[in-house]
Amino acid sequence: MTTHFEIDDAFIAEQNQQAKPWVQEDYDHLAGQLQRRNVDIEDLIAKARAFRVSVPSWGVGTGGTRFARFAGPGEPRDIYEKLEDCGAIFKLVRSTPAVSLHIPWDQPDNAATVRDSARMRGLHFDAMNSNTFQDQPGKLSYKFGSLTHPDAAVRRQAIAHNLECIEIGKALGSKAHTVWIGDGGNFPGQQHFRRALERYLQSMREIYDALPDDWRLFIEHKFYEPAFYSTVINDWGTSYYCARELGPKAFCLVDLGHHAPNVNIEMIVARLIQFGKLAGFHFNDSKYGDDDLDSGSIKPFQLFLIFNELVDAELNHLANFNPAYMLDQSHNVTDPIESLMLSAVELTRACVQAHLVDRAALADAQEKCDPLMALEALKHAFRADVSPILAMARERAGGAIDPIATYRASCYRRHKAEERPAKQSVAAGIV
Ligand code: LRH
Ligand code: MN
Repeated sequence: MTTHFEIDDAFIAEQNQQAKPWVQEDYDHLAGQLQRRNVDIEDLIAKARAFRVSVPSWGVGTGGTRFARFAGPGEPRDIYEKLEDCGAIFKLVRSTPAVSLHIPWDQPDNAATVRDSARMRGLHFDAMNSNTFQDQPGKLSYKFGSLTHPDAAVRRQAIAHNLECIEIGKALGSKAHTVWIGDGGNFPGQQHFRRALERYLQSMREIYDALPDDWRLFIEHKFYEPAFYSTVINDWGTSYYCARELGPKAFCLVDLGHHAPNVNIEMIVARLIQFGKLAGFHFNDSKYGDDDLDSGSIKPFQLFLIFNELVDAELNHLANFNPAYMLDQSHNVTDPIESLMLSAVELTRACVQAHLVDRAALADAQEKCDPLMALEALKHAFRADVSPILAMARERAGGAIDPIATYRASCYRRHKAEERPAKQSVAAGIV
């Protein structure tokens, strides 16, 4: 019986012992600073401990580009090893109890054993993801589209695949289904824009009608790639129109990398919140295109401004506000586990900083047309180093004060390299 190395709680506690003194000192100092702002640091600890973000199953393996994928040591080879790595992340940062699966990449051999394997690691399943952007052996091709393909047989195949994803999700306990399609054209004239969108709605209605009553359908827009001239679901406006057309269980998912450079994403978030159609997020960061880089690594202020809108909505108890937070990243040059842990930490940081905004001062400056003090109210919160709060929240939840140091000290990756002999393959592509 092959043994699987696990990072145990005792090792984490032992590592925390070394770090606890400096965290406590920083924590007490920050508590004093926040008290002067009439902020109780324990309220922010509670916010940090309550924060949850799901890990993408396709994110624990090394990612790649169309040029190449440089596989790392100890790559997970199947859904069980992916859940093992998701379990290690959850143990160390305590904010990632859910995993988002992608079908057929994670096609379960037996849903019950997959569900048990997750449960024994304290994990459950977030939104399912269908895949009609790659061809499967013996199936009709999606080269010219899937849910919007001119050939009804291809559309039926794509619809059937989405229905199968929902069935798998039901067996695993998921409550949502994400549909992202790459359908579009590379040349003017290739697609009839209105007919293509009509076909999309027709196909999505069949998928919508197959949803259990307590499920949600997430529409994910993207302005380009793999199509390089037109994309059917290219922006939030088209996504919103479709979600409205489909019904109350349909919502709009915002993948941060799916917008043209400099688009005001926090404003799109505010709109979808106001319209009661925000599904949630695929968090990542980018400099140019859909780079799928680590969250908060390129534009941390934008991430903060997005959470500023989310916290404002939460504090105002807006209707239909129940966003799903998921990561969707590609880790091409880092250890995926380290990147996913730090990304979860950076999202928690943005959330806690957004709770630090003096909303009375902000509203006052907005009503008095004082832009400088309005911006200052936000920057004052963004400038706060809430790291001691994040560390203390992890420690109190049984996680690691310093997840990266503890992970590296555990030699988890070396152990996995021994347990998981590498498949010799020179490949390209995102996974
Ligand atoms: C498309 C996308 C989508 C996933 C895929 C892995 O760019 O963001 O959410 O299906 O990445
Ligand atoms: Mn995405």
